Amino acid sequence: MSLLVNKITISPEEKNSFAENGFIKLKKLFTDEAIDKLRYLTAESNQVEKVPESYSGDFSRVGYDLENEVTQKIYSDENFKYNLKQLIENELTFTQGVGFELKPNRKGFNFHLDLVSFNFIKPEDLAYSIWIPLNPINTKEQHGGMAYVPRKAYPTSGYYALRYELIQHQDFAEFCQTEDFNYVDFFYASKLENLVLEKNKVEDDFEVGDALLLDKFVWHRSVPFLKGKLPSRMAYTMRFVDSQARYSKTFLDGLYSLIKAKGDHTLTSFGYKLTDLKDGDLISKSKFVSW
Ligand SMILES: O=C(O)CCC(=O)C(=O)O
Ligand SMILES: [Fe+2]
Repeated sequence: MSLLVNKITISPEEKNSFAENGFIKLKKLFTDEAIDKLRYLTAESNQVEKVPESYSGDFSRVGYDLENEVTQKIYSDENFKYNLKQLIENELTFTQGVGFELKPNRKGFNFHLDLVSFNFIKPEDLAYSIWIPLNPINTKEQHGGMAYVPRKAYPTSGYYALRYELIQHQDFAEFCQTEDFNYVDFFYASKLENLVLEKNKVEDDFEVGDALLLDKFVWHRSVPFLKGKLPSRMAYTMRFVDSQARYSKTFLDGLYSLIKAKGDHTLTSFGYKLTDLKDGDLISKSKFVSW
């Protein structure tokens, strides 16, 4: 019997809802032991420094590439695989763990897609995040959870495609140096998009052990954490790419030069570890990924 992941049954309605909306709350996915260990991992992480807001948001702490044997035990757990298989046909390849901490009055990330986390696969290829709150989330009290938008309210397939085209466009580098570029929302939703996203957002309560699965096409944001009895809200996110997702060094290099051109520091992307791949190769074929 697994000590970390519960075996859960996902109803036909939930499956349809995930297929349509791109997100699903999975109740009691993790045991208390798993949450305790992830909480410890996140609490011990070092805050990343000197990185642009697209990485760090308004958090008290963000730790990238945060993983240990607990993470590894979770993604290789039979129950974990069984649960996800009910929702996603292909196998998943784990890429990265990220820890987030909000202290009261911090607002986290504005509406975004996880472009920075999935910057090394082709724009149309699939990837997923499992967001695991490490404290209860109460939408009537302190909030601090996440807000997410059903895919059909604002389909996003063009978001990645547009950016993929732009980073390869001969005039884009020059445009980035102009005043106009300061008004472009490259990593976050624009003010107009925010109007629609705010209107259609969903925000749920979470008990400790519940998690949210979302695909890379779902807009989401942190919900500011209000003052209250909890001193901090932590969450741990596991990122996965679909076994059919293909490598794109073109996308990776393009997005990196954009961040560097703005004078910001970058974190080494997971994508740069996949040195045995060339554009178009399956990520799952790399010897540097884990299952
Ligand atoms: O924990 C948060 O508030 C943000 C998490 C997030 O955006 C993510 O996991 O992709
Ligand atoms: Fe995110």
